[in-house]
Amino acid sequence: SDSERTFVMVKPDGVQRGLIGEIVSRFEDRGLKLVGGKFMQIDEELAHEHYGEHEGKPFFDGLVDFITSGPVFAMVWEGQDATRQVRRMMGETDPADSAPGTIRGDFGLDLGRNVIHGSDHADEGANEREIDLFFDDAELVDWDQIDAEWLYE
Ligand code: DAT
Ligand code: MG
Repeated sequence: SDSERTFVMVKPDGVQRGLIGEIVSRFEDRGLKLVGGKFMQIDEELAHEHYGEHEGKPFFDGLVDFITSGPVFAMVWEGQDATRQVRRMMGETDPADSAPGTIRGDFGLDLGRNVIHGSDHADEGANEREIDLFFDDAELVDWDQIDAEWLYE
């Protein structure tokens, strides 16, 4: 299928635990192309927009507190079927249900501290919406990956 961009973020627990490099490496090794990256702290307003679909749920306030509690590393990755492939590499929402070999299955234990966010591929357009929420167009870089001809038929 076609090349697309997806939004990915190392959450505050992943940053504090020193997992940025490990997580970036996994996507690089897979062959995905990094087109944007930003080390930042999410404020209350951005947290509410980003997690708007969960507003009113019992875990919402705790989720907002957590995601605003420290720096995150926000990224945009590009490649064939990138949104779905990133979600597969992340594992399930609950690390306890995530297979070893996935990011949440290797680095997480608890649902509320699951290390990474990635756009939901089942939610049509979530990738584009989240990229727009976190990045200006000028912060996304168009470049040619020299190994692309060996990654794609
Ligand atoms: P995902 O991050 O896999 O897309 P989601 O969009 O359903 O999962 O939920 C967003 C985050 O909210 C999730 O990463 C962890 C937290 N969360 C979800 N369901 C929860 C629950 N039942 N209790 C506590 N936290 C929850
Ligand atoms: Mg989600």
